[in-house]
Amino acid sequence: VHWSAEEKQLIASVWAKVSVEECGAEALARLLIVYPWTQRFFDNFGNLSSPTAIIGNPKVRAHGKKVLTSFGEAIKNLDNIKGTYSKLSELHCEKLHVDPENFRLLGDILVIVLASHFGREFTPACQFAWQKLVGVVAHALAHKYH
Ligand code: HNI
Repeated sequence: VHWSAEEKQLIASVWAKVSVEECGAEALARLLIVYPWTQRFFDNFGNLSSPTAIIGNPKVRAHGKKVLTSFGEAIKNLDNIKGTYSKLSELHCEKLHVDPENFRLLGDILVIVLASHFGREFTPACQFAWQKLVGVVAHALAHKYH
């Protein structure tokens, strides 16, 4: 994957303003609400019985933060995202058995969360760079599947 200087800049400038705690929690909560079948991977997270329960669930918040923090690793290593996620790909495949389609869904949701947080500032060019990033991340996480 090639990243232009402009794409790198657009990703970095948004990332610098992202709260991984807020946006991570919101992205995971939205995933569980919008695509309820994803809840089955989190059956040890307690109450996921309604949107309000999911949004207020401290385990969802903590895990969302963990996932978005891990996105930060991709951003630090744009030219080696596959290598960066090689262990995580193994984990999601062999231990967690997460269908890789879900990585795409979470990526799309993250783009929506950023758009809602940044509004007009999240320009089409920004969206392009971020959509590319979440695609590359999803692809890297799916890499170890067999
Ligand atoms: Ni995911 C654990 C990163 C998508 C289900 N996941 C992690 C951990 C990281 C992580 C980091 C913690 C690993 C550890 O403990 O060593 N996950 C990511 C990233 C994405 C992603 C960067 C981006 C697309 N994970 C998903 C999706 C699902 C998912 C889409 C399911 C729908 N992940 C899990 C589950 C765990 C997990 C389940 C274990 C949770 C726990 O603690 O029990």
